[in-house]
Amino acid sequence: MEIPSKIFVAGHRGMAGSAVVRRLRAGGYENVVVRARSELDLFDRSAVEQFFRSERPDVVVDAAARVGGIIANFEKPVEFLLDNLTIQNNLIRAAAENGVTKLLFLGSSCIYPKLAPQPIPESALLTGALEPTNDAYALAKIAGIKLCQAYAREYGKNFLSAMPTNLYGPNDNFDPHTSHVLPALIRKVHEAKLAGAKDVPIWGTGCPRREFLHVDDLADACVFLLENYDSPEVINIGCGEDVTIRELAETVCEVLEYRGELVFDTSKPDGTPRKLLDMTKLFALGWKPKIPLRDGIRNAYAWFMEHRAAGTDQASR
Ligand code: GFB
Repeated sequence: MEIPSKIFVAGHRGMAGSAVVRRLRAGGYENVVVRARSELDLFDRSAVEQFFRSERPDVVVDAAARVGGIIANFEKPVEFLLDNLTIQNNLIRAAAENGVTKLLFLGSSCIYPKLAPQPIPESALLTGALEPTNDAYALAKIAGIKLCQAYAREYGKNFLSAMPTNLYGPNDNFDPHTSHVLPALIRKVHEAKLAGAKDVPIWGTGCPRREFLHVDDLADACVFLLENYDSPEVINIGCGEDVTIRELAETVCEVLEYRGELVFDTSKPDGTPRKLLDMTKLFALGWKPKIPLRDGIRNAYAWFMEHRAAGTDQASR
């Protein structure tokens, strides 16, 4: 990817896409193309084809996806499967047929088996059964990887697939029902503090372990891969460290200066017991994350406070 390349970021309003756009522009890439949903409906195959025919981007970052936390995934498997398949099929096919020289498809660490070896190497893909709470989303993402690899093998396309770990940061979804754990905890702890509540509810047992990467680190890794990686082989993007959900909740309480108790609601699912990515491959190429978890939580909380006050966070829309 060269500085003058025309780079289309699909999903630029989302947490990952918006971070990629910020990082590209900060890195001097000025020819970044985005389209609002009202201008380009990614579910509409002919509209996507028409867009690629007229815009002719050189590079594509596919950060457009229906995403959500453990309950959203469990309650809406049809939407998580169909929406993601439709969007990624439209984008990947149109990119392949319209001269795109490099495409980055963003997947998720939930593509790996529920009981994969830890940390999870890229080679664990399709070696065991998936975690049932998010198998629909995982299957859609696996189909996206396979489509990129098929285009690479059959048509020589330079289509990459990167698998980020659990992400958080600006533009996250803070809706308590549909969000991922970290934004949910920020909001719940903030509201408990405001209400003077003596405790805050945490879903599950608090024992599952998760790895959290600030979305600005993710965006940095995406640009690094676009500049330095040319292989259809899947590559993980994480920080190489994980914490229990209890430890995460305690850290959020410390950052937000809330001194109440944690109460674990074991009627809610734990999901996969552990999901730590093996970062050997990307670290060996020379990329490293920069944002420690505590600093990242502080940054996400500041964003939440600013946008909540302005009514522009997703939970207020
Ligand atoms: O982030 P999360 O929703 O998704 O939940 P996954 C992680 C863990 O945090 C689970 C617990 O054990 C939850 O039970 N948890 C505790 C909470 N309190 C809360 C809360 O208030 N809200 C939420 N959401 N969780 C997702 C997948 O799995 O990971 C997606 O569903 C995607 O497909 C994403 O792959 C990266 O980490 O379990």
